[in-house]
Amino acid sequence: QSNKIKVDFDQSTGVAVMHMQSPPVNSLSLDFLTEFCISVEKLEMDKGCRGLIITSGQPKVFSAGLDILEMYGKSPEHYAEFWKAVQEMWLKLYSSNMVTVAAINGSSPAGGCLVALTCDYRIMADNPRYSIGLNETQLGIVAPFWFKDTLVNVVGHRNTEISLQLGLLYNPLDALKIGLVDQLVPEDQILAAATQTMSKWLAIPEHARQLTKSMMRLPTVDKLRANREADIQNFVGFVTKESIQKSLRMYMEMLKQRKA
Ligand code: CO8
Repeated sequence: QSNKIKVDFDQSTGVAVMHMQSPPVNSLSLDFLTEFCISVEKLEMDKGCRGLIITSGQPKVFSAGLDILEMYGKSPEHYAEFWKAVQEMWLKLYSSNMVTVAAINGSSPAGGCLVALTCDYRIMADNPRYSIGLNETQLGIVAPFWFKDTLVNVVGHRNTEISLQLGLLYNPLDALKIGLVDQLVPEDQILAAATQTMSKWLAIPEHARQLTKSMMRLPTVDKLRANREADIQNFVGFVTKESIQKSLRMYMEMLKQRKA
């Protein structure tokens, strides 16, 4: 049993709720990603599990995205292993046969937004202090092609072009406007709303829905599957550049200072 992920599985409904609980901000470290993947895989293989709700057990934050500490001051081998785990998480979630619903009960930048984007449906708490988006360019880094593809598949090409170049983080209302999230609810109703959506999706004949999901997503999934090694090398080459190491270090310092 992992400790960064808590899974509540209700056998009677076939729905699992996955609570991310890696303090303080559910950043996606190598350890976290490994546990995350094992949890998803277990549920995926369990015939009784048909739906997965992903939410945060931490206050105010869904997930702060990739753990920046995994991306600087480490060896190329470490970066490669880390990136492989990020790919693995995306592949598992984006190609899941389960119905997946993100219950976004806090801010969800970058990799956190990616997790939400892999789901079939996104419900966000209507708190204007929360934000969501792929803000990579603001850190001086570039969202990989499959982050981009995932966003295009959700909000279309034009919204993606603006969103990615400016590294925009949207408040819930603006996120709803461009279709980055599907529904806003008061925070205390988010799990109830996710459960309600889940029953609607689970009422559709399973096989037809799964094949349709796969038809929609397979080309995007196959593109990464066919290019995994090159994508890893690309990440390692990029992240080991002195200029990128500097940007990430400065960003991390900025995060710490902002707090003080
Ligand atoms: N990684 C590591 N540590 C983090 C991260 C992170 N992503 N985010 C926050 N932390 C740390 C903070 O430094 C702070 O540490 P400490 O307590 O030691 O000072 C602690 O977590 C708490 O953070 P905050 O005080 O900022 O908490 P708040 O509740 O005020 O804010 C936020 C929460 C909104 C999540 C805020 O922390 C934030 O904006 N974080 C940065 C999020 C971000 O920009 N993530 C981008 C990561 S990059 C990514 O996911 C995709 C990269 C794609 C790769 C591209 C190829 C190179």
